[in-house]
Amino acid sequence: MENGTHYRTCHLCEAMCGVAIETQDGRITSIKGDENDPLSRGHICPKAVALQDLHEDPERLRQPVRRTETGWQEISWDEALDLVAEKLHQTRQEYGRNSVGVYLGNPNVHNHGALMSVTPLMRAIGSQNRFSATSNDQLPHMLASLDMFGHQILFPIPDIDQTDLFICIGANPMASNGSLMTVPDFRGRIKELKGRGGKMIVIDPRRTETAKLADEFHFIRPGSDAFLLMAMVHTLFAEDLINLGATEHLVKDVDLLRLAAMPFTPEAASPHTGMPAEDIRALARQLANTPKAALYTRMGTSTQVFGGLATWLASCLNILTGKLDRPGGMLFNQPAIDLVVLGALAGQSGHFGKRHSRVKGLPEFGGEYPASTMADEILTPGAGQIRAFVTVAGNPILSSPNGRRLEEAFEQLDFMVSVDYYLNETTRHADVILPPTAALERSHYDLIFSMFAVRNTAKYSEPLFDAGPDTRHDWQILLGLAHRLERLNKGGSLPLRTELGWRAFQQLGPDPILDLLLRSGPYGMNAGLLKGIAEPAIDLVLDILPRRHPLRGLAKLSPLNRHWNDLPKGLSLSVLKDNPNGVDLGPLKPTLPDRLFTRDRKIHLAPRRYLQDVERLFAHLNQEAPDDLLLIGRRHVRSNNSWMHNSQRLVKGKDRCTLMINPKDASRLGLQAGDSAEISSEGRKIVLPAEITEDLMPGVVSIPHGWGHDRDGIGQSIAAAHPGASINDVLSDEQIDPLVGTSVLNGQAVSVKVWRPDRQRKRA
Ligand SMILES: Nc1nc2c(c(=O)[nH]1)N[C@H]1C(S)=C(S)[C@@H](COP(=O)(O)OP(=O)(O)OC[C@H]3O[C@@H](n4cnc5c(=O)[nH]c(N)nc54)[C@H](O)[C@@H]3O)O[C@H]1N2
Ligand SMILES: Nc1nc2c(c(=O)[nH]1)N[C@H]1C(S)=C(S)[C@@H](COP(=O)(O)OP(=O)(O)OC[C@H]3O[C@@H](n4cnc5c(=O)[nH]c(N)nc54)[C@H](O)[C@@H]3O)O[C@H]1N2
Ligand code: SF4
Ligand SMILES: [Mo]
Repeated sequence: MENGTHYRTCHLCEAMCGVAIETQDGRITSIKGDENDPLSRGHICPKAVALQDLHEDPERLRQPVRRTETGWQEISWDEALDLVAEKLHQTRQEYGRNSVGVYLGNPNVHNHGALMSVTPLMRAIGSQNRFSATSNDQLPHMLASLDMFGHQILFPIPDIDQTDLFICIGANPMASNGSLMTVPDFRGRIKELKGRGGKMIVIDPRRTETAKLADEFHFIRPGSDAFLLMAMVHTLFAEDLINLGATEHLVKDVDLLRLAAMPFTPEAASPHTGMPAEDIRALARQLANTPKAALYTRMGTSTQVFGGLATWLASCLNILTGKLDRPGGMLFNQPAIDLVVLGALAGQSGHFGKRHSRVKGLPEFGGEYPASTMADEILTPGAGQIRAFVTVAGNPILSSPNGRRLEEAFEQLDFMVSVDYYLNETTRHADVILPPTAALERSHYDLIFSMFAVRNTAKYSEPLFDAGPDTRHDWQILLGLAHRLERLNKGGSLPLRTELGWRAFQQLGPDPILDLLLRSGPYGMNAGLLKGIAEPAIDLVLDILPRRHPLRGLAKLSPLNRHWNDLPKGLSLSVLKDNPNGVDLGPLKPTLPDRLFTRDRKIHLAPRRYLQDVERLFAHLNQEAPDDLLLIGRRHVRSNNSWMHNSQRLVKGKDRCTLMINPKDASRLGLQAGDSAEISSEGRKIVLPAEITEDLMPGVVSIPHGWGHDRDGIGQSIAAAHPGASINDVLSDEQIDPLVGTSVLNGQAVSVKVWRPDRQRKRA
């Protein structure tokens, strides 16, 4: 495999770009876009070439290390795994199962092996103190999907390739390449949209790279999107623009929503949003009057004070105007491995608020508590306090609000282990670091992002390089730990059958499971055959069961579901291996009502907890909007969360970790180009170069996240030479959207002033 061209999916962001990697004598000589990838059509971004930098980075850890008095010491895999299992087991024996905390980071979702083995590890650890990047990210989308469509990962995806109007709120796909909308080559796709006479509207507190491509752009005050979207809903009702289209017979509770929206006139929403009432009306009318239109919201509307409401309202608007389940609107896609259906079959379509966190009483979602309360759970004494901690592919010190407090918390732990190949701001607190193989040394199948893609495709990539003998993939590390913990749980040994099961899993790895899932999936080689046998039986079952019997629901959810009948068949792992550029499974298509997972198979437009939270929005309606300076985040195409700053190619050039500020605010504060600014809130502060730009709405400042590599003891010298500062050192972990539990990462109030090194030094 080491000479020639290797085709693969880039795993760095959600876009799933196909890359063609040339190698010679075991070294990468070039990385280009794969023209034959049916989804990305040759597109890549500048990060793709950093796949090589990651692979070759001499600072990437390759052996487990243990902290000692004299520094990090390499240890063998068996020694490391035994030690970690023993420590976690001990902690649990002494303080109970919830004394072990776990944080799962973003790269896990780009890694099918890790995804398949993390569940056994979680079960073996058995703690309720679980956290992940989800609550700093897409949690509001998951709750809205759960409540409205009955499944936490069933997301309506903008059918960008067929739409005529794309309304983009709180997302910057030109930098991010899309999120919950896998959309490689966003620029090309928008060009095509315009070529068809279509239009893009962007609504954002910053005139972003995406906004610069838009036909229409509106500034909006951070955190106020729920007002805008409610006023749009209000307008639709007031002007008789409701048209449910294809979902007419599926939608429940339209009247409840009408009542809820009544007070939110465009005039009332206008002072909060900073948008003229007429613009709000015009937006609602355009959405209603364009048959093929899609309204899309993401990070900016999700991780804010009304993120739950805003995300729900976006779906409501698409439904009220008949965009859901319509080509050119918002469609559920149909991936080759349908985790939506599989999750439902396993009884895992999602749950919320089944229990509450110990210290702040925050609701769990899908078994996880909000990341914002991690430090509380470590620092607050009492039964159930976290004493040992596991991070897997995460850097919460930089990615979760109030990183400095979390640092304090991690320092207090009895034991910490990180599964990660970098010594970074988080893993430097660990006692043991377990580094997995690099991405190019493992196979790849995008289980998650295939479910969010704007076109149905399937693609498998073989490992490009041999991992070498003394290495472990993520899945091997996670299973190795899980297996050891289960043994310890059972007093040292497992029953023979269980032991054999563990060994088989560790022997086979994730790919045979992948094969099975592909074969029995909607496009699977075996799906037709299975269906032939089983369909009559399913019909019988449905006939016999009482209407409300849970099994009846289950039978309907079966992977042998009828709406899979018309799909092309024949996929298996070997077919994918024969088609290394990927297999095209076609454009998005309507899938309702089959793809609904609510018990009554209806779309719930007005779930009760959302209506209750509307009261909170209403309480703000008549309050005057404060004139604080509000802080928002941003992404850059050359950066990827916190962990790609050790690539010289990506960090070179001008400083990207700056404070962006509007000239009006800058001059009011006496900030000039070239100045450094101190950004602070409640005693938390950072200093950054000021970048004065008209692109920021007055009253808003912006800082990218993922920087702050000036901490001691980081094993990433290039990142340390380009440290920036962490926005999460300023953001408060007290500010949480109470509806969902998401961190408020956008729209917190901050103070900004000129920072002068001389004066500070003199005073000191
Ligand atoms: N203020 C603010 N904060 C934010 C955001 C924001 O917009 N503003 N965005 C939020 C979002 S959307 C997200 S997703 C989170 C991300 O937050 P996290 O998931 O906590 O952090 P990442 O920066 O993605 O760090 C990933 C870690 O995984 C390691 N890693 C990379 N690949 C692998 C691998 O294959 N295996 C293993 N074991 N480790 C690997 C890296 O070395 C790094 O330590 O940040 C969130 N934080
Ligand atoms: N290059 C690059 N690509 C990435 C990542 C990366 O770090 N770098 N991270 C990946 C990850 S983990 C994710 S989750 C996705 C996220 O992908 P996106 O959702 O596209 O994320 P952002 O680029 O942060 O865009 C959020 C936008 O919201 C705006 N905003 C902030 N506050 C508000 C508000 O209150 N209202 C409105 N309307 N807008 C607001 C910001 O100005 C910004 O333009 O990107 C992924 N892709
Ligand atoms: S857009 Fe994302 S998936 Fe595509 S090449 Fe860049 S980092 Fe990789
Ligand atoms: Mo994310």
